[in-house]
Amino acid sequence: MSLDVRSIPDRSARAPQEGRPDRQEDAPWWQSAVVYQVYPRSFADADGDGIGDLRGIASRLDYLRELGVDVLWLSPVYPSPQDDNGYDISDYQDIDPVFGSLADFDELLAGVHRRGMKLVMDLVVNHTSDEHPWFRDSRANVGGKRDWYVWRPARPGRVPGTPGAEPNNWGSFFSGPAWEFDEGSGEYYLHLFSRKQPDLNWENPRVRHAVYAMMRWWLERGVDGFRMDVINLVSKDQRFPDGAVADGAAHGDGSPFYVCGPRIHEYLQEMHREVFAAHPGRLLTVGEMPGVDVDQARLFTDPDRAEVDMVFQFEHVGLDHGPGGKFDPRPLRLSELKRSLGRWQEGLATTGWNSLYWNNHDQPRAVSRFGDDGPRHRELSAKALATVLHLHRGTPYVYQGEELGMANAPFAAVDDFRDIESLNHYAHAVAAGADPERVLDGLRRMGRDNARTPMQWDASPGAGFTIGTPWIAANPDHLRVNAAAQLADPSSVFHHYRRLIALRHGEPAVVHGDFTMLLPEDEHLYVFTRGLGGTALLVAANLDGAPRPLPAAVLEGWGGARVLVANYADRPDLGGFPVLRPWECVVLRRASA
Ligand code: TEU
Repeated sequence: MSLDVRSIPDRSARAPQEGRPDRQEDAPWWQSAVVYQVYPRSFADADGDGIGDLRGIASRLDYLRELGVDVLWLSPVYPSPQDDNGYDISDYQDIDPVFGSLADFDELLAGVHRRGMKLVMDLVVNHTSDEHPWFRDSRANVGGKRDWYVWRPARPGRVPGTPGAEPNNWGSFFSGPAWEFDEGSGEYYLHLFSRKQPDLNWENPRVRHAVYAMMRWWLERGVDGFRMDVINLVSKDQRFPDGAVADGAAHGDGSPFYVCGPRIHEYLQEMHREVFAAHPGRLLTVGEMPGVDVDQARLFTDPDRAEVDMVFQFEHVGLDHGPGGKFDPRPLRLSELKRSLGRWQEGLATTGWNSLYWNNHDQPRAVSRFGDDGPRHRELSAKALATVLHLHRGTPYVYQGEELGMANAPFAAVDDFRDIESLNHYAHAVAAGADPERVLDGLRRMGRDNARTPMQWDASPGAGFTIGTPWIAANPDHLRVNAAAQLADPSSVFHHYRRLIALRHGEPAVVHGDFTMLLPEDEHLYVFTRGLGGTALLVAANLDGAPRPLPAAVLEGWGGARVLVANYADRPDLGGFPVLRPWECVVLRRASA
């Protein structure tokens, strides 16, 4: 039987799959789902204040339905001083007025559910805002809250509050030390991120149970799961030892003492018992886990251990970080990318589950980073990257605008940036003597604001995002690259994503098939097969701007196979054309009779 994505029925009309092995019939719903991440600040602004909001999102749900995604993951919308755009929360059980109200939220959730989709909340519980009442009480040492956060005295023999007197040498992710001095008590509190994001003390069972109660409250309100911010950092080695100091680094690396720390599995199993267990089969849980390796990920996602459904790992988005870190990028070697992603496919093949992503609100745009955002190849390379990712085994995540091939923004000067990570890095690096132009160049290529420019709905002055002045400038390329134009063009990046999503919904081999990497050493071609029962898929992509021949051995046995997806309109099959053109990709399917 051959399968044409155009004939795949609409998800709402999908019949229960018949005649599949038990394993797939029992498979959790999220294994065949595609998640779409919304960064509320930059998605759609209904009230014209230049900042996106919940009513804006609600007004765009039909667009998401048209794309075909199953789940909407909402980055934080809780009350927040917005030091880190909402990842600094001052009240876990309300909505920030800038985004709307709880009533707006309920309406959005109902709209999502009415369209047969689900909604996953961002859960940020490694830290709160320093303006959260818990931290205010902790700092003032009232209400028994002191040990809800991590307080430590100065390093022995040092004068508290003076340089170098911090309890240990750990650096924060956002530059500077990970400790902030508190005049009132003469002690320091830990903040792995900004000084306005104090780390909660997970050793304290009261803290954990307050978090679980809050999570249950959202589930009772109807949300369908959680994306859990840096959840593998919550358990810290209680000795708080100094970390190793790399050449030229101002601070030590504390990560060995808090990445997947001593009690992390215990905490997640407790959370599962206290929160998730009451909703069997209903939720999606994904732990964001910087520094996690495959072996740890298998433990986190083994269903028998009852922790989380899947994790976001960072290996593949760290491969282009240079010796000076993420803002000192180096060219990516395709063989390294394949080795990394291939190892994750293998490592979670029989136990656990992968999440798949190129983009999110912390990463530069994939088409600029791994593809080619120039006029000739932007669409082709966006489609090729999408095809490669979506044909892997795992749950794909699409970040807003990725489905349009949105590119990095042309930031001219440091004033164009808004992100605390970029601004702090610039200030620290320049103060330490770095060349400002070089630092800016790093921010342009790797800065998180690339992902945060307004969603490009149309060619109007506010890109259809706002009728006001956007909080961060829209990419001027929205005149060409926008949703309105792409919805009307069946050959657009948008419609390519739509086909990939439909393919996952209709082709069990995409969801459940095994994975075999071919040509692992090739620096231009990304080629693999998927197999399930008698069905096999061949995915071949040329991730380069020059034509590349496909080795004959790869094509053996694929003569006459059906093309399911391609990014050049005239690709009937691979038989007569074993050369892949610039950024060409193709997915073939064959089935034994
Ligand atoms: O990010 C965690 C993280 O480790 C990084 O991706 C981080 O954002 C940074 O870029 C490291 O260089 C999560 C959120 O996704 C991010 O937006 C927050 O800023 C951070 O946690 C703190 O909550």
